[in-house]
Amino acid sequence: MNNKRPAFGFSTRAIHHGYDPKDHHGALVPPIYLSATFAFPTAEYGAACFAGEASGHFYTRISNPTLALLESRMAALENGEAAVAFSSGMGAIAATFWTLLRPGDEVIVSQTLYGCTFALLHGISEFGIKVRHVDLTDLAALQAALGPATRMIYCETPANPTLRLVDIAAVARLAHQQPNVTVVVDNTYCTPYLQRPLELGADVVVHSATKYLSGHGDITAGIAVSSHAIAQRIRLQGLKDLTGAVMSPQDAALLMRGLKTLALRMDRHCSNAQAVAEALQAHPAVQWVTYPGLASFPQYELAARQMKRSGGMIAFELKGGIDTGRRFMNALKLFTRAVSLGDAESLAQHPASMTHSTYTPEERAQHGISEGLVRLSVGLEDVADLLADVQQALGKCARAVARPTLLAAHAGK
Ligand code: 4LM
Repeated sequence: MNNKRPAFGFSTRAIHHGYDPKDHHGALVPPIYLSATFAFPTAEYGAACFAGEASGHFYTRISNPTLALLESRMAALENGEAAVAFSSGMGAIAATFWTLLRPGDEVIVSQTLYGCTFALLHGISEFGIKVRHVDLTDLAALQAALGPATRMIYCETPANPTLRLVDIAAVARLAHQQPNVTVVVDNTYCTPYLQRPLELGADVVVHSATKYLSGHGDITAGIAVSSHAIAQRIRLQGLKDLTGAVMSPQDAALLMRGLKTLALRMDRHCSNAQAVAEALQAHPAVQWVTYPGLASFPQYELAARQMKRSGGMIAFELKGGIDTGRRFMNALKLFTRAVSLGDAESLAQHPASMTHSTYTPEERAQHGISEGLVRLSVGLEDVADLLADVQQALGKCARAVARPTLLAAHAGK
């Protein structure tokens, strides 16, 4: 974590950090440096760049002025020292794993993770890295799993799609009793506006910036934020040599545009999601609903302590399981049936057959992802329209659930 207190508030940093128009011909919006390579004034300077003795930009896979501005802004928002930009969230996660883990190392991961992160863990285990899935809400289980070979603890909080939380401060305290353990938190669901893991003791934050950070569903992007030393390793190994998953400068510009409204958007996502979650909870067709802003949320106190607000994601299941869930999704008129999250548009999807189909049904059962779970990413539309859409779709499910019961009752007469 960066121990210097930021001079400006969150939105001011999201809009201004690291940029002064007077250094760029007065351009209010930072220019996009569309150049793959950069001229060396002398051959000696070029050699110094490659030797790490000069700090200029020399090739965009390693650094670029537009990417550097985005990276310094993301570091300022997460309260880290440095950041590295990637072409996708999976690029950021893969580069972090490949940089910080070696054959023989162990990584402890939380129970539920985004489907492709789960698949990546299968992939790295084929290269001699041991992956241990541990319920990180159980600190005794974490203590028991930590061993001399442990090099990393990795979690999502809230987890995709179950919304289960991990107490970042408690996990980091335990992890750091041992040298050489890096705590990595995927902060995609919250963004630094709602939760800042580095301030709670984590060492690295990763993001799918495809989601809330960019916020408009028009790019795929990823970010890793950490200390200078870790970021430099991730840049020079994970990004430069091991994945090559560099973000394009145009995407960095779109991402910086998104960041300017991050706080406004997150507040609206949170308010809309709270209203939708309450409506779901009150409806007789709903079996259960999970949302950190509901008093019924099992980790309500931790959510209130660790997150500024409750986020825009909801998980729920209808009576009748996924058959009714599919009827609900097909009846939606304003919510779009699509994966991804954090866009202006409200989205609905079925993790077991979509984002988490990388798990086998047995693995989903072990990792707490029920087959009937429907996931909503609540967008920025007018809340009354969202509620009307959810209610009309639920109405169709309630009738469908009620019908067999009525028929059975008539049949009995
Ligand atoms: C989705 N998610 O859930 P890229 N970390 C988290 C994520 O949710 C995702 C990634 C990383 C979804 C994508 C289809 C918590 C992605 C991976 O997609 O590589 O930017 O991020 O719907």
